[in-house]
Amino acid sequence: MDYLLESQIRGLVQGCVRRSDPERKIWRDSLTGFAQIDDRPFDRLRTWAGEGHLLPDDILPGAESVISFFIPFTEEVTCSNNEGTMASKDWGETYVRTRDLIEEIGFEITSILEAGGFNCGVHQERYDSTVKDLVSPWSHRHIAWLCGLGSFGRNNLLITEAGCSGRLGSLVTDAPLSTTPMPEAEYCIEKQGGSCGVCIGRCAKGALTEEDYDRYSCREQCLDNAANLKGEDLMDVCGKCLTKLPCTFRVPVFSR
Ligand code: B12
Ligand code: SF4
Ligand code: SF4
Repeated sequence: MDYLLESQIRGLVQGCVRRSDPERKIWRDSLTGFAQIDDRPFDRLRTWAGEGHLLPDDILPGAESVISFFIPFTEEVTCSNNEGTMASKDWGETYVRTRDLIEEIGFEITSILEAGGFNCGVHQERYDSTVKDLVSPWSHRHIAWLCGLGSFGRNNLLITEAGCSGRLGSLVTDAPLSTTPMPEAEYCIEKQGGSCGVCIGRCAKGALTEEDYDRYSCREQCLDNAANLKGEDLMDVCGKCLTKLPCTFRVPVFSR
């Protein structure tokens, strides 16, 4: 187990975030988790996330470990999306900037691991193939969960120690990294047996309901926002179901 390598990777992710946003206006401190493949049930990904889901070995033959990171948005960015039914411009722009930052972090991690004699593989999202059924063959949420970064919320999103407002990235390597412990309990209040559901009330489109989550309807709302925001990049976002919640910025407090 190479603890030095893990702290280097954590430092690198955080360094990229700070370099891209020295004034801390966009992103809070990043979280990074690791899983050695034999330590966690990666082979069950196809059961949980669908037959077509890739295994780490499909991305990098000989893969030993997976790295996942979460880049949380600041209160300023997140709260800009609190009011109304349409997404804020700040939210849309931050989503796009974070996508680029995640790509940059992937390159940087790859170069330090390659310098140490290891290989890395990153799943290249081909959005065209996702659009048809809106299901990716590489679920960052499942990967982050297996890397101990958090647990699933009623809103379908991964809730981390820094809440659910942010974006995830992940990559695969043949470096043997030590596995981050899983959270000791569920983070979502409802999943702990409490009563909450604030996220459901936030979805004016009705895509997230008591019964279900309709990704096609959610996608429609994201495209309406893209048409409304009209940027250089497609800002197909919404995110109402992850803002103004008890789990937006932190693990929600639940008392029985
Ligand atoms: C396609 C896509 C969309 C589509 C379809 C969404 C869908 N399929 O659910 C549309 C455009 C509608 C969409 C909407 C949104 N998206 Co989107 N989307 C993706 C993308 C590219 C693929 C998702 C996917 O198909 N995964 C494969 C399927 C099988 O797994 P899954 O979606 O991860 O979902 C599973 C879990 O929720 C899981 N689950 C729920 N509870 C539990 C409990 C347990 C124990 C387990 C094992 C699993 C589990 O079950 C689901 C099905 O199996 C990912 C990036 C990626 N590659 O992961 C981003 C991603 C999921 N999106 C993200 C976000 C933030 C959004 C939006 C808020 C839009 C926005 N940015 O403003 C909404 C949120 C909708 C919601 N409440 O889930 C983030 C989520 C971050 C987080 N904290 O979790 C991701 C990870 C992007 C990123 N890089 O960070 N998205
Ligand atoms: S708002 Fe409440 S029910 Fe929804 S994900 Fe957060 S803690 Fe869970
Ligand atoms: S992203 Fe918007 S439309 Fe989709 S489930 Fe969340 S609140 Fe509803």
